[in-house]
Amino acid sequence: MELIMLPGTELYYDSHFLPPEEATLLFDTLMSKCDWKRRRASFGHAVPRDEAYYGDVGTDYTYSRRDYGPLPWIPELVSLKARVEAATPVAAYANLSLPRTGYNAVLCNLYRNGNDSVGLHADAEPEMGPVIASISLGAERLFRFRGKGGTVAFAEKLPHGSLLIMAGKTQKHFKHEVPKEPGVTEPRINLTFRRIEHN
Ligand SMILES: O=C(O)CCC(=O)C(=O)O
Repeated sequence: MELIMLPGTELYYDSHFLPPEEATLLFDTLMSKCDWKRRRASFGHAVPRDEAYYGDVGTDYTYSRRDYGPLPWIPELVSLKARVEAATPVAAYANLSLPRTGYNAVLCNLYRNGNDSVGLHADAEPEMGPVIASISLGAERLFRFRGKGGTVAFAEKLPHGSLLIMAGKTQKHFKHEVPKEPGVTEPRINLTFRRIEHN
């Protein structure tokens, strides 16, 4: 796991977290097994990606006025969660003086092609823990962080099987996005493992 040096963030990155054959098998399984849904955003238009949310009981949350209620875990996501937890550096929690709790939910995003995207946002809802682990499968798509002024601070094509962990104050200082890339014709799946706690 490599530490990406970007002031104001704490980012850990492994571009080869899953071997390519395993990543392909997982991609194919999730493509057919996940309960993909295209939701409606606040003004009625469709969100430009499909989503499926899995998690423990009680990990409901609301984002951008959309309610996310967890589906029961499927075995492939349970075992991947355990591996992602094992790979998450102890420092990601220790630096925040938090216990090493791990993740209790995963948001799966399916970008069918380069017309699908996720707009600039931070995953900073009060109930969301500050350590978020993101697995990318399928087509390489650009992932960008922008600082307060909107300038791009980090841009990386996240490869098939890669793991990016966002920790520290990353969500406070930066927003992130996966912009549209009309030239991309192949699908991509992204899995963000999170921790949701309602106090
Ligand atoms: O697809 C990605 O790499 C990012 C997904 C994301 O930002 C999210 O689920 O909040």
